[in-house]
Amino acid sequence: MTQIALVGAPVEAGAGRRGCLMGPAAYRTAGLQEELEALGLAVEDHGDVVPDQALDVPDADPKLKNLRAVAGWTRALYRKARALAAGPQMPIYMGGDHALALGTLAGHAAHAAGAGRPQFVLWLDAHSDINTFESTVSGNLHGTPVAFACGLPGFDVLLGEKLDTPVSPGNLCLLGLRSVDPPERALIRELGITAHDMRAIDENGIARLLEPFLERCARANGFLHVSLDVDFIDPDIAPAVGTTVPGGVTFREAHLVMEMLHDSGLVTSLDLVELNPFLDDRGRTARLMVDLTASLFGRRVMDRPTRSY
Ligand code: 5AB
Ligand code: MN
Ligand code: MN
Ligand code: MN
Repeated sequence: MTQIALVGAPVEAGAGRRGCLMGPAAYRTAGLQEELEALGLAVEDHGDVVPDQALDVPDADPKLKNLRAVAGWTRALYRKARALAAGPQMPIYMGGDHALALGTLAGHAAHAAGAGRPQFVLWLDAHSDINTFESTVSGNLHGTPVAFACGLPGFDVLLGEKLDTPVSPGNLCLLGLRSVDPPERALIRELGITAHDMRAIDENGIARLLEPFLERCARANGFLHVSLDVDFIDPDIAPAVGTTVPGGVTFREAHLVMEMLHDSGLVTSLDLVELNPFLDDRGRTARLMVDLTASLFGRRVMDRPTRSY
């Protein structure tokens, strides 16, 4: 029986506006645990992670917002993720803003390296989140986790040491893009990261873009971390997010991605990030995120076989 660990990560220090702190509570209120249990899964709620103090990090940085607080979260989540990656439960990190992925990705990548298997990452987001400490204009650190995970220089202060097991850029797939800063675009090109914007989704269909990535992951016997940013979805149906960008994926496109992920049997960890319940409309975004998670864990209309690539 699949076992799930729910991990609350009420991080809001990485975002430009407050409210993501309430994310884990909203997922609990929306019944995430109960919906997963209804699918026959054994779910344990680990409660909320407590951030480190990170007193070695400067409290105020002229450019990077809440650097000490984000470093404290990164360190605590790194340890938690690394421990959970060893099994037997599959972790779902309930955010919290996307800065939480600084820790979760580092932890899962470290475990994968120890196991001698590649770490793959599917980044479902309107944004590419590949700003460095140099390139960020906003100073909001939720815009940086992809750069950190790839091992780009300048991030050592977060963990208090160098990240020595970066994710190979070739094992990343960014899907849903519609807001990419110019230095981010240059980095994506330079590193050769697979990146599909909304136009590519319109022209090809989302399934056809996702499939080759899942095939690569399966062939390489990779671990797959999925990072689902609420702003991946169109703000008309998912309004509870601080960084709305129009023209996001539809209800069905989002569910189809989750259904394909389930059928692939490849997903080993999941971030649910950027839900800002303060901006929600009677809980509809929280409920949509819970329903998408249920699709990823096998909720379906008709039976379908597990897909082997
Ligand atoms: B999110 C922006 N690129 O760096 C920046 O919501 C937006 O986790 C980052 O994807 C958005 O501030 C971060 C303009
Ligand atoms: Mn994001
Ligand atoms: Mn985003
Ligand atoms: Mn956001």
